Amino acid sequence: MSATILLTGFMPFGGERTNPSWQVAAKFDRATIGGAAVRAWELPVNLKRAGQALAGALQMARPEAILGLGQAGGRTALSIEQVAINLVDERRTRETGGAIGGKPIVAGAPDAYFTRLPVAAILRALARAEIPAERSLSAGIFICNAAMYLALHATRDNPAMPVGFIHLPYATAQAARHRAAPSMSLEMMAAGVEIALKVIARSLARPRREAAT
Ligand code: PCA
Repeated sequence: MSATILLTGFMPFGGERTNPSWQVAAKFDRATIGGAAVRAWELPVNLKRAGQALAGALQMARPEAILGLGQAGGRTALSIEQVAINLVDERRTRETGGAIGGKPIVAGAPDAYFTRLPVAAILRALARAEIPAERSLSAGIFICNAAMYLALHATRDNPAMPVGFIHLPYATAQAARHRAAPSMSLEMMAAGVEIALKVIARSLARPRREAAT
């Protein structure tokens, strides 16, 4: 049986009508990429409900790898998140004048988890395809960071399992409402995510000792 990669995206939030993370993830539902079966799952932009949906997805899909996608309007490139921190503030900081609150996502759990994706290999493959990509050192403290944290926490006993998160820029269709913000076409984002899925699938076929680099 082929390995399963769980690919999550989010519902629209913050006044947007679409969220490219789900638009991209949905394209790959039930696709076979690099020999792995992809299952796409849409998560709500709410801590409790996203946690429940993720737990349900893990139980249903029983994946060998997890790639989360989310929107981070304003980013210039596909942002492969390096770290998820155990802190969440469900009020968006823009709406609270930048005041940062925050409470632990999981009380008593580790402060942070590093990604378990083969980041260097993904970045090399994206560079070859000329798709703008970067390693990001903060996934924020909103629901995307929480989804990444919860996925890494739920799979903490399986340190070789590739688990991580990529933030996407605004899609070009959204950019009309954010004139000064950078954007990327859905097609390019999807091509980049497909490359990341291929690299992850390859790492499942030939597991390496240092899974994440
Ligand atoms: N982006 C938000 C939450 C959902 C999404 O797509 C974030 O970066 O936390």
